[in-house]
Amino acid sequence: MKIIDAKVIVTCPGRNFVTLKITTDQGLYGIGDATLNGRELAVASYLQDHLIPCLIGRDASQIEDIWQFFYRGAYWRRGPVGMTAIAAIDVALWDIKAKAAGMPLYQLLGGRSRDGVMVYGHANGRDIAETVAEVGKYIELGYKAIRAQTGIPGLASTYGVSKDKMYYEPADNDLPSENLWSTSKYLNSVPKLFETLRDTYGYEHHLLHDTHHRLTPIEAAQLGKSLEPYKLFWLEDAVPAELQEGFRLFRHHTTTPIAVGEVFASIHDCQQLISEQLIDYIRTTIVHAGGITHLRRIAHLAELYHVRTGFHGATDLSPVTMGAALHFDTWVPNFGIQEYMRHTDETDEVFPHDYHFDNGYLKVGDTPGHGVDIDEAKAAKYPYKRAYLPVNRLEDGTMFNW
Ligand code: EZ4
Ligand code: CO
Repeated sequence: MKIIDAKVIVTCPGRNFVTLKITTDQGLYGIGDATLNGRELAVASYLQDHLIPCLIGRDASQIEDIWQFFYRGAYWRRGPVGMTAIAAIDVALWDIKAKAAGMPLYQLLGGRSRDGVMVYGHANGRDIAETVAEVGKYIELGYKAIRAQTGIPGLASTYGVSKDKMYYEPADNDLPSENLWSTSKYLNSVPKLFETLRDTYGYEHHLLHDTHHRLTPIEAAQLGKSLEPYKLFWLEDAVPAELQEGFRLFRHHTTTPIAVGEVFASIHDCQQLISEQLIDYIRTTIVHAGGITHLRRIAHLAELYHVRTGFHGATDLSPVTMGAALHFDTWVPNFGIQEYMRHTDETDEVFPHDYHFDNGYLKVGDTPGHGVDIDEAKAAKYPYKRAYLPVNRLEDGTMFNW
């Protein structure tokens, strides 16, 4: 089964998505997501100008060989742009293989391990009262797990807290907007939020929190300790992880479970975190870390060390990644949880899909492949629109530097 065409489709149905469509000489095609928030066109060019010329004419069934060819053949290994491009090819080829087999993708991975994939939604508000009310809405929708973020008293805007509720989008401007950050104000406000949440709703639901890489290890240790009474499901990205051994200090001071990895591009970014048991959940995700072929290695390594998966699932990961991730989640033995931010109606129309939300779980359908397509005519209606993630400064103007 030869690859005869590979096309990069850039569309902006409310936010930018880069999608790869690979077509074979047998008429089957596969779809892969190549979206890297704020750097979309770099991946589009990497695919278009450097990978697609080497892809045409190859046997679409040789997923592993093609992965190794692009990973090792580049000479320049790892890095988010390259790994996102490889992921797009990998997911499209898994889609083709599953379609050729006439099976939903989870069957090729090893079959169903669970009935549904537990997801968590994002509740956020300008202050504690608003965030508590937002959490209540998710509980009413049937969610078992909810991430809670709140505005920080004394700071005008906070990353992760937006005006839009169900469709929160952090890439909010055509040049990076600036947020202010104060670690002391933050550390004072978060425990109060979770104390109020537990007082209001009890301990039945899983609660999560994301620090977005803003603390040093000892600050993260303080936060983790102060949150222990509220029994979080996890504390995410408390510390940036370029220095993997930095997590020792944090880990050894708190029993709050630790999650990290949404910005990682490969197994080498987390091998020490996993093998030293410094984390509980690995968030490395299909689109940004080399696709299903590479994520499978990470998940297997994690399983040896009692680490579970908790894939990133914000709106900048297209429905194609969500579909592929849900097949992976339906199979992977050491599944933990899946992040799920709903896409807008325009995005859902451009990417028809067969997964659906059911009482706190996402469920994949049985369509052969990963179950997500792209409507190219609708995609063409939404041209690319430059958008960046914000940057952070301290109150004295210092560029935030961890
Ligand atoms: O900041 O997807 O856990 N979710 C997150 C997201 C990320 C964005 C970055 O593109 O942290 O909101
Ligand atoms: Co995050």
